[in-house]
Amino acid sequence: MGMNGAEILVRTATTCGIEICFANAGTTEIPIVMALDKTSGIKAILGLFEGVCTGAADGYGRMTGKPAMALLHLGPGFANGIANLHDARRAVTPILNVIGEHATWHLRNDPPLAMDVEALTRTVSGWTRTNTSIQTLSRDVTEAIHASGFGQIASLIVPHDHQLAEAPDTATGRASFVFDPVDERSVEQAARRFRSAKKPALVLDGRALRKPGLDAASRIRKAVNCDFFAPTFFSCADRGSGLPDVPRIPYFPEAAIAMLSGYDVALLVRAHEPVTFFGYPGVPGRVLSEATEKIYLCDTRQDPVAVLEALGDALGAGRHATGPQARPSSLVLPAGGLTPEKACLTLAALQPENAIIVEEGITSGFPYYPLTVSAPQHTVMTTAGGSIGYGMPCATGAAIACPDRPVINLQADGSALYTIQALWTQAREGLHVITLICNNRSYRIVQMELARAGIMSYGDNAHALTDIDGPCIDWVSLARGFGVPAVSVNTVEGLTRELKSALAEPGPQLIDMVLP
Ligand SMILES: Cc1ncc(C[n+]2csc(CCOP(=O)(O)OP(=O)(O)O)c2C)c(N)n1
Ligand SMILES: [Mg+2]
Repeated sequence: MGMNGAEILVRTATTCGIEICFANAGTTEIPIVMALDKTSGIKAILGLFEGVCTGAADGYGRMTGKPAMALLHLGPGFANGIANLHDARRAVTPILNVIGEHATWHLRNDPPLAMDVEALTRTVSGWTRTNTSIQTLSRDVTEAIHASGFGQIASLIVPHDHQLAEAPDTATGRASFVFDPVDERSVEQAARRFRSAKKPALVLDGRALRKPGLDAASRIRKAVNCDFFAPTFFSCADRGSGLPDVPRIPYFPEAAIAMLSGYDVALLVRAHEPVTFFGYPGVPGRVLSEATEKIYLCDTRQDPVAVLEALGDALGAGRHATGPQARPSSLVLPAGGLTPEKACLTLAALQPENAIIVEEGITSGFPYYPLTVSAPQHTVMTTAGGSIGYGMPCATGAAIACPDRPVINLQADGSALYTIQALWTQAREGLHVITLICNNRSYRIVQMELARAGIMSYGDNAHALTDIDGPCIDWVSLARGFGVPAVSVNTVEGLTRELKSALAEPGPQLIDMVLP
């Protein structure tokens, strides 16, 4: 039986394992919308801004390791989604973007929405293609999904007339990918160097920070007494009681440089060399000193867990992970007026086993990570690319990916307002996402950076660009307006009560934490 291009696209995506489509479609994607109705297997979820769709695809991909589809409208729609795709690219998240394009015969008329979509996709995608005919559509979809499997963004642009064209059923694609084998020789060399190091460091990112990677890293630490580190903005880590502590490299350069000083060998598994977030005059941009030998193991097509296991074998480490691991926590709840420290301590003390924490607390989130070393086992994500506004969409996607796990989004106020519409998707889908707003009524980090630059008193413009308190944002009304129940708290006791109750209830909830 014949079918149109859009049906071929959707059928192929389904056979290749796509289950979720975060979408904001327009006229040029209507055949795909219709095909999603005609074909079972893919659930479509509306995001009210493309940054919500792409950020949700990021959260979904980080949690499942497989791509969701983001369906976006032409160049402007894709452009709206780019900032969160930037974070996804840095987080090595698999994503399949499908972007509608004007009919090929209409493009030459330069209609209002026409734009160089390919140029936009290239800035964030490891794989980009504009489909040239219905005959190659199934192959294009299959190749895109295959390419995304290695942790890349794959963007397929599909002209409207190709979606509408009819062809015999060619939806036969099946994307499977296998990692490249571990390079035994470089692992042997690294093992020799690591064993002879006086003070070795192991910097982990990507899947190396998930439980199987941490177990393998623990074997290595048993054989060689090395210290572990995670990048300041790692993608996704398993953490807590029973897992080794992997300290996060601090944001400000002086603290980061101090933490990583004195190591003669740093082995980086799936991690880039740590660099400071910005270039500050007179401060080195590279966190590790010149004297530290850097060894990179695991390219983008290799499996970091397999690399770590091979390294453990080469070091003669025992099969089972032991060594220093965090013990169950005995955090004591603070009391009284909320501060960032007390809010983070309360969260760390109350977060349940198996929670997913999407951390975009910016300055209010600084104290959080170190407090969770002994919390019940959980998964924690950070922005990865430093582009703010990833938190609420990412929490939404994580909740779609893991409906049985509570998601807690520790969310700075300024950053929340980039993609606040994600609350509506959380309400519509009934997702168990608890948003903790760090309401400090400012872009505090920018104020801290001003102070670093020696600027202690601001003029009107500096105030205008860093304060968000006039008018004060009414978080409870905003959340309710999007269909999410909300409360405001300003004490530890209030936060404790509301967080416990939100954890016990299904569905989304927002807690406005009023901070100094
Ligand atoms: C897309 C994007 N726009 C702007 C910035 C610059 N920026 C970084 S943090 C920040 C403000 C953060 O304020 P908030 O989220 O309230 O956190 P706080 O600093 O108050 O803790 C801005 C504007 C950025 N990193 N990414
Ligand atoms: Mg703020």
